[in-house]
Amino acid sequence: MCRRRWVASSVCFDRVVCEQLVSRSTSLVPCDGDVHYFPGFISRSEADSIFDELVKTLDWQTEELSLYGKRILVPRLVAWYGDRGAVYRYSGARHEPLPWSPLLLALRERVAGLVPCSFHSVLANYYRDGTDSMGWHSDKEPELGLNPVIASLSFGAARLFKLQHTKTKQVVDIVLEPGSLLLMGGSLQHHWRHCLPKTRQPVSGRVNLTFRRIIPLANM
Ligand SMILES: O=C(O)CCC(=O)C(=O)O
Repeated sequence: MCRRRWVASSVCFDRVVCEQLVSRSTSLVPCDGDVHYFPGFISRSEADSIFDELVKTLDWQTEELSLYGKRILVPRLVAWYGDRGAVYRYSGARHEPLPWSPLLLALRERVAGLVPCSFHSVLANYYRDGTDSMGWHSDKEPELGLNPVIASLSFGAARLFKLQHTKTKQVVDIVLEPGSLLLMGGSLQHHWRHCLPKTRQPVSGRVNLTFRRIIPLANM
């Protein structure tokens, strides 16, 4: 029962990815998943003003994570918004979403123009400078479904995003420019991990929004 639902949702996502994207871009990874990059999805001047508004208006939180039994501060600020009930468990904690802000809803609409997927939630990350980062991980928590499509918008400073195949160790680097959209889909999260490394370059702030579907665990 549960498996059928997962298969059904992944078929729907695959169809979305094929119909909307394959004719317009090629995947940046050679196998085991899809990664599509759209620089200039939002113009530079608009992206800059969206960056300022996101920094000012989102409810940024510092977060802790448990590593080898120790609580450590996550090196970035985080905010989680979404539909009621779009509860997401990551980094050992349960995250209740805040209600959508008008700006986040408008951005979800913009993304839906390209990817007609009903995203229930968005994880916002604020990297204040080059010492803020996100470590290697895959987005494969059960509530994201079997083969999640994740739409990632970037604002503020350009930063390097790295993908690494878990078996072959092949690395793919992408510089995420302000106003860009990155789509990850297919079986990517099962075969590749990704990170946003620290940098010694003097970089200003960056906000990343990852739109996600959440399948309540009770429904699985
Ligand atoms: O900031 C980024 O571009 C990466 C975000 C990310 O990996 C995530 O939210 O899972």
